[in-house]
Amino acid sequence: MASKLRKIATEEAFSIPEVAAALREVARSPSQSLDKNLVKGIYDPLKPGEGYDALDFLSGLLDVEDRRLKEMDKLGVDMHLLSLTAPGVQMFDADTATELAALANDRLAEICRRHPTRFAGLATFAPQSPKRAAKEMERAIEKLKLNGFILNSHTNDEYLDDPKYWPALEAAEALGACIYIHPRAASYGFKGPLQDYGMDSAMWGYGMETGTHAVRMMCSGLFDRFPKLTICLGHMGEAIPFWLWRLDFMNTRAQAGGRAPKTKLSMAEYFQRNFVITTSGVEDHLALDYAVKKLGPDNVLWAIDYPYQPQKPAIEFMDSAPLEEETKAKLYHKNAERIFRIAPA
Ligand code: 1DF
Ligand code: MN
Repeated sequence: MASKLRKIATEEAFSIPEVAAALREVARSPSQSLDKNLVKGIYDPLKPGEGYDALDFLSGLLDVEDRRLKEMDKLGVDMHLLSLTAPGVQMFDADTATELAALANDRLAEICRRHPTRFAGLATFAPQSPKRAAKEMERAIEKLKLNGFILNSHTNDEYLDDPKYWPALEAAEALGACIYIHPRAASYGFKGPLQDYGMDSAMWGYGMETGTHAVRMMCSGLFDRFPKLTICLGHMGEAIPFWLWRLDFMNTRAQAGGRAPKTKLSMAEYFQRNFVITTSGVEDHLALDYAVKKLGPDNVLWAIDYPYQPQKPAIEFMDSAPLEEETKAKLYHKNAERIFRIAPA
């Protein structure tokens, strides 16, 4: 039976023509990044209408207020929490990235202002220039009234445990705004065995890359410096909930052996204190049950991953989940309202 609960989907992608054009340039550049498979396929397809292009992701990304909204109406999806699609601005030079991030945030804020009950938004920033990023983050929350931030894993093969990025983390913590760490393809040093069989993609490589990013952050001791920082991970937590026991056991050993910094809390405690996860692209009731039990019903949020995942099955997955009604309400909207400061209906 279809649920009447308010439904806020929290990993919903969009783009703007200017970013799409800049990604077409990346597709034609000599870059060896593993992201080029996807970027070429979507923004510069060899054979229009075939391969990646057959799925017509680009038109789904560029359309927000027309076909998407009509489908949301038809299916009873109340709200998309929008974010600029991966790899966002993270493959551009620092100046281009900074400019395009501000432009994308302006456009996103306009959409949200036109449809305040249907769209909310995660702001983009350019980690290539951490100080300018921190300024844009402040503007995005205080002036544009956006709801948090999106980051697509590594930037030029570096991760957020690198102190150069801390101005962005400081800004997010001070603003009380969550950073959604979304996948992109694995960094240069991590790509070797992911290059065959399509494994660079959301099938496997995305989760490996993004889960590794989060584990680096936890092991680095970064959450002792930023105890109030909240990170959101998609794809049922990029497998980390399943790994928590082992992460704790082996990190204790690594700390004792001097291979990892001493931390105030255990890895599982950081994950439970500083992270929330979403269900994007993992429509598996057993995995959901495990995540809710392991992390608690306040720390799991519903997501679709439109247009990369279809909306209808994501709703059917949640509607049919064997969860108590109150838990379902938390996953469908209450947790999103709290974490992303979305006004209750
Ligand atoms: C894909 C999947 C592309 C996800 C995405 O953004 C993305 C895909 C470029 O299947 O090509 O966000 N995802 O989150 O699983
Ligand atoms: Mn996604």
